[in-house]
Amino acid sequence: MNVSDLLLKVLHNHGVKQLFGIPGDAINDVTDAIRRQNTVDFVQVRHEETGAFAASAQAKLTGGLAACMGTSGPGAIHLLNGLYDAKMDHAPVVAITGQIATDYIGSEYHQEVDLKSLFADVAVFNEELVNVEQMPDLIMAACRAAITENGVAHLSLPTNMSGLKVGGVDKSRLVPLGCPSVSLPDPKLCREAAELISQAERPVIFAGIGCRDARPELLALAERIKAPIVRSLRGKDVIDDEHPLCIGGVGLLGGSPAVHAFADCDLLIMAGTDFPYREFYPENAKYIQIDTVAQNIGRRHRVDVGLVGDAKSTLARLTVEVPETSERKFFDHALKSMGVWTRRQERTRTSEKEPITPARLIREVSDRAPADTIFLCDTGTSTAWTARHLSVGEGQRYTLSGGLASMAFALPAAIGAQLTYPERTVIAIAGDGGFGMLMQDFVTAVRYDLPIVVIVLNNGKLGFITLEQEGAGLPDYGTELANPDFAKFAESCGGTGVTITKPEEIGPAIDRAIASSKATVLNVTVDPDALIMPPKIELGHAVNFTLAKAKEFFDFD
Ligand SMILES: Cc1ncc(C[n+]2csc(CCOP(=O)(O)OP(=O)(O)O)c2C)c(N)n1
Ligand SMILES: [Mg+2]
Repeated sequence: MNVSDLLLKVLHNHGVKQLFGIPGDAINDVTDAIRRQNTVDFVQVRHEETGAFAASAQAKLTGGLAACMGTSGPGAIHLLNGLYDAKMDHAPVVAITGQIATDYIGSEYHQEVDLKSLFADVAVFNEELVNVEQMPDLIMAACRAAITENGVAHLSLPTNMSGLKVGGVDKSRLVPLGCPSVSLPDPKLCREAAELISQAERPVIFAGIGCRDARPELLALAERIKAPIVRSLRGKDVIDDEHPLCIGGVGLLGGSPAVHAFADCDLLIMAGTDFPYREFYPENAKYIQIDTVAQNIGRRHRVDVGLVGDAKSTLARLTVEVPETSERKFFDHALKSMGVWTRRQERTRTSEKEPITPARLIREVSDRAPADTIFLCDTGTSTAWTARHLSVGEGQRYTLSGGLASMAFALPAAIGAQLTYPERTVIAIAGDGGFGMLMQDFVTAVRYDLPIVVIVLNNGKLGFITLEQEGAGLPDYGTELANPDFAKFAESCGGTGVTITKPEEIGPAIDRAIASSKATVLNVTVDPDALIMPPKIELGHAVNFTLAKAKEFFDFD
């Protein structure tokens, strides 16, 4: 067994199914080892960033380890953005990079990049192999660090090391250790939290992606204490507007029921969320915060009781500790206002306008997606439209580049998702700017027979930036896109490409794309002027917007 064989064995033992990357130069021994075994598949992408995003998406969806690789220098550098996505969304990813031979390190050798420095910020584990005997321990430590710290582990393999024999490795050293998955907070603090809950008259639960495995417990507590559930954006993957206890999201992309519930509540129970926008937190409420990471407690808002534990067991514990509430005035009011808000949204969701209203497009996707669909979303207005108009059902999944908010996530993430879940429907919802950034990897989906559906919201611009500029009173500048024909492009890759310009074409095209066994791009011409209305319009927004429009019209500063 050589270093590369050992690498694959350990990745396989940790459940890694694919290694995404581009071969060459310093990692040829790794690709050769992949060729000689059949446990970890090599997925050749057309840009290493795609590979890192695909691995990050897999890790976000499964909670398990995923992996990508890049060669020394440029290949490693290309991985970085996707790895930052994993870092910021706490996804366990191992990144393998090649490195120049150890004899030349420090000589400004061809493709020499100080990879340990480069990866220092992104990785929770960051090492370079300098002695073959280290390999079993190093790769085991890398996997363990990624999994236990939910982050990126980087291991760099110099080209003169990756083909060397590793002698006498006891197989038992290569087996992953089970990690405790249940952690319960201090019982005394649980009682204090229960006391706060029983005193509250207007409690709200704010659920984040940390509740991923705790949906039944979340619902049980909400029912028991009559608290409406507000979800974070990544929390759509836990509970969404389809559920009668959920009143949507907060923040700029949220809706007015959640914003009002936040304003009026007297207790906020934060469960597995690290929502960063301080200005949206309730001012006069008491706070309980549940998080597995102690460091997160109180970092967004001061809390009255911090519970360090996993959401599933902590919510279950609180449900047992608190008495059932019969008072439901606040609760019923919140649920009712959600009903009103939803009916109000229907107007844009059924719009017959041309160019197509994005809300109509997203709603048609939502209505037609099968019960097992996995949605992968880009950063841009697509984030806002899916936040508002895509309803993620109980058996469906939704993820995006949450913390990093990088463009171009949707397509690579769909590739990763479809490889992990070959039987499920996978729909990427992308911007034309975001799709254009890594669109070359649509051919990867075709090549590996992944029947993903990519919906491109083609507004001919970096629409979200226009809104940012105009929201700040600035004229729209530098946002127009000169797009190729995305449908023709998809066809030229061997996939299916369809351009949609009329609202009535959307539904049948989505149905056909979902039923197709080929990767499909639906290139949808959407209204470039569609406005994302904040849940509460303040005078400043309106003034800035009018000012920006006047500047654009009269061309003045
Ligand atoms: C890699 C990257 N570059 C720049 C940005 C800043 N940014 C955020 S949204 C956006 C525009 C996205 O345009 P598009 O994909 O066309 O989506 P739209 O907003 O038009 O729907 C930009 C440039 C970013 N988030 N990520
Ligand atoms: Mg766009």
